Amino acid sequence: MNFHVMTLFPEMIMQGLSSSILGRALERGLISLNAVNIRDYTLDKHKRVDDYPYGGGAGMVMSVDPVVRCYRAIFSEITRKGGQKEKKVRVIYLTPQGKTFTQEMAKELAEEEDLIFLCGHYEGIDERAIEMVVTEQISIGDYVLTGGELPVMVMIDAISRLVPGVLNNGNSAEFETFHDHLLEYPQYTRPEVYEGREVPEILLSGHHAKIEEWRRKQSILRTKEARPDLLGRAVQEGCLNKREMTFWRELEQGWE
Ligand code: 9D3
Repeated sequence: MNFHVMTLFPEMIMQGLSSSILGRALERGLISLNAVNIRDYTLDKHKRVDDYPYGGGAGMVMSVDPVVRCYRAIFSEITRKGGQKEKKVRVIYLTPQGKTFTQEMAKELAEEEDLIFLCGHYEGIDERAIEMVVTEQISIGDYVLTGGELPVMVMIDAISRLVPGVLNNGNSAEFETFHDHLLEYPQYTRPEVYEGREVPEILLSGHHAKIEEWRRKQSILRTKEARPDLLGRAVQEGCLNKREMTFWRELEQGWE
């Protein structure tokens, strides 16, 4: 998987993704990261990449030409390497106006050979640049950040771990969204008692079926508490067995 990022802060991207699991994946050549400075593609003598908005209003708008020229340079490089002439490469614009990023999208994007990302700054990008180069617009959630750089790092992290070999454990369960749409159960390791807090007795019992049942109940409880939307989906899609459905109905009725 080759990631290309058009940004005014390429060093932020390179630094943010060079550690830990992704650092190793980069070293092993499982993924590559090409952060390109849009400013390198301006023809303006003062290296300006933004201008005042037509029609007035606050702030500055990123100019169309540096973005288009930057995109064309990256696209040429991809097609040069790949050999093919007719090649579709998805170009993702990170913007609060986009569709919210999901695990489903990460899975789908992980199938691509190359992905190009465009990070915005200022009050946005000239709409013609979006029309000319962008294939889809994505947000990472409903909160306001200062730019698209952290969102692109979030997306690259989520996509990279789905690339074969990046997670060393060949565990395909790792590839699933949330197991059965439920949040994970609590985990414990030694010591058995810490400042008076005991590990739940059931986990020390060796009764594997009972432990599994307890863990599933914990998952259901946590999901009800933090993500009732996910629990609704789990129930709707028949992810709970008969006993678990009974447990869920009891919870819904507010019993203990
Ligand atoms: C929608 C608000 N805009 C009105 C002028 C201003 C604006 C605020 C913040 C424009 C861009 C940004 C910077 N954020 C992103 O570029 C961004 C983002 C985000 O802020 N939250 C979640 N996902 C994303 S993806 C890109």
